[in-house]
Amino acid sequence: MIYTITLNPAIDRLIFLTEELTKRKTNRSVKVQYDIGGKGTHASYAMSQLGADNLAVGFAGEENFEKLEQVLEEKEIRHQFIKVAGGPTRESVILIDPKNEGSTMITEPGFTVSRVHKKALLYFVEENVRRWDHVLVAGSLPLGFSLEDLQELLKAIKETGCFLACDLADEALQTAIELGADFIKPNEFELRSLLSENQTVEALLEELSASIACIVASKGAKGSVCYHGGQQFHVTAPLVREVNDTGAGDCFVGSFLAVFSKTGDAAEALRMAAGCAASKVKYEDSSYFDVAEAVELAKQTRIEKKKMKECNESSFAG
Ligand code: TA6
Repeated sequence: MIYTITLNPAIDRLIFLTEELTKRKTNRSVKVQYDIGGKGTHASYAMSQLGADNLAVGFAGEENFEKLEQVLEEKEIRHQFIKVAGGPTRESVILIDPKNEGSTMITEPGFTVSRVHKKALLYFVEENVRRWDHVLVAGSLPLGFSLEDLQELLKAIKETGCFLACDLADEALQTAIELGADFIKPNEFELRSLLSENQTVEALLEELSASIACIVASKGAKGSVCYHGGQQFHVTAPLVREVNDTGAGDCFVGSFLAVFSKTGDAAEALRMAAGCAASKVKYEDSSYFDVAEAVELAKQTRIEKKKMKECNESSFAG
């Protein structure tokens, strides 16, 4: 079983603009759509699409729980969220312009969790997660959930002996690294924030790969690189016509774990993840991808394997 933990889920409100967003002007939209939001729920959608048994858990605002539940059911995501009274699940407003040159996202803070809710989540982990399971903790932290709370949660998950994947940012990512996550997926900005003086990104990733079983680092337009098992896997997905890039990274993580949890084969998992993410950006909402299309795109994905010691050239921009 794969458990995705989304501490701060969202309902994505996708607004399709008639033209590029312009300040001091009435910007008009042609339509509004809703989709699930929050990185862990997106990963659950990808896992379900690929037939990987999973359960989406975390916190959810009681105030608009019916709306969140409606979107989760539409996406056929099995879920068991801990309801938080007194506040709504936040909305992420995503502005998409017709030229499809990337989306603009504005997200709300959402509900505030209390000690009771945190204990309920710890209890869920202790009662359900087993050493043969995989757990993904993904997305931002809600109000009331501190880095110390994250440490307590990640320690409780590690104590089960399961495979712990973290798609977290900033200090939360640092916490996951310190606590020995088995998988992280830092983007270029997050990597640069972790560099020590005069350290290259490659040197940092090699250093991290000594204690983290699987690292997938985005190289932006150059694709991504995975450090696993003493090897580097340089992934180049096929170029596709982008409609909406929102959720592509979450789709990648969910698809990767769906395959990796079954086979343990990083190259196979990377290939499928790249195919799914490439399909995802071709569609308007923030989660959908076409499985058959993703399989074809996976076949067109290039993966170059290198032993750690062979790699000294910089493959990161800048
Ligand atoms: O990555 C896409 C997405 O999950 C959107 O659906 C939006 O909800 C946002 O990211 C949430 O990100 P956050 O880091 O705030 O959890």
